Amino acid sequence: MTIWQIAAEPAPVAIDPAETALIIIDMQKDFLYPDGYGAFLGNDVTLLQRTIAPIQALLAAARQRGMLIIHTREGHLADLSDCPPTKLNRWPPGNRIGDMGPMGRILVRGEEGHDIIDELAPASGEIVIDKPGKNAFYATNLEEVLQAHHIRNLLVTGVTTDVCCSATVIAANDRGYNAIVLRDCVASYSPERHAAVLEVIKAQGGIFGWVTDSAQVLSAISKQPPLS
Ligand code: TIU
Repeated sequence: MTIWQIAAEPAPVAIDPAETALIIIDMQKDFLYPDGYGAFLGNDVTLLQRTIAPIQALLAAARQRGMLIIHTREGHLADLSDCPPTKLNRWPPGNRIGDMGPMGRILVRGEEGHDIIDELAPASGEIVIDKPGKNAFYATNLEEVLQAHHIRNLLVTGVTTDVCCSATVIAANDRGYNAIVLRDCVASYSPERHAAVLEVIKAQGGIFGWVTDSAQVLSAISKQPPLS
């Protein structure tokens, strides 16, 4: 059996690639492009764009190896029936989910802004999970997908570190998955919150998981023969 040895914090982690999936969280136009939801909330979306190139490299390697690849998208039904009023009403009218923005209705499924950025467009056959919450396990079939593919380990990438990535890592940990977060492949609208969340994940001997980077994972991948 092939085992990847990955240098990570707080300790190296050994994982079976056959039980490992790459999850790319919410790399959507609404979060990364200048006309989307993130920008509407007053954020500098350029802070997230440094993740695109390393995720592209990782995605190419994962595709070549035949790894399970899961893309997620945060968004809601057109009638917003799956958006709790607490989430909908937290910001003033004009900046709300469902309001019209330059890329269509903000965070609504089927709108341009809801789609994954062109640079990381899913290939045919790759799993795309539409999620109404921040945590990718909430109200989705993510756990069924992972179980069906015998996945135990998640290589976590995407945005934002402190919101959807953090919520998903914490939920994954409670469900018995190893979350391995790639620091150059996750980003926040706040570098301080990004750093704080990574500290929390790896604290206390890896209370929620591990933190590494794409170079370490690519190195582990390159040293191993392809999956049979
Ligand atoms: N606002 C923010 O930082 N993020 C989100 O609302 N969603 C995700 O992180 N995907």
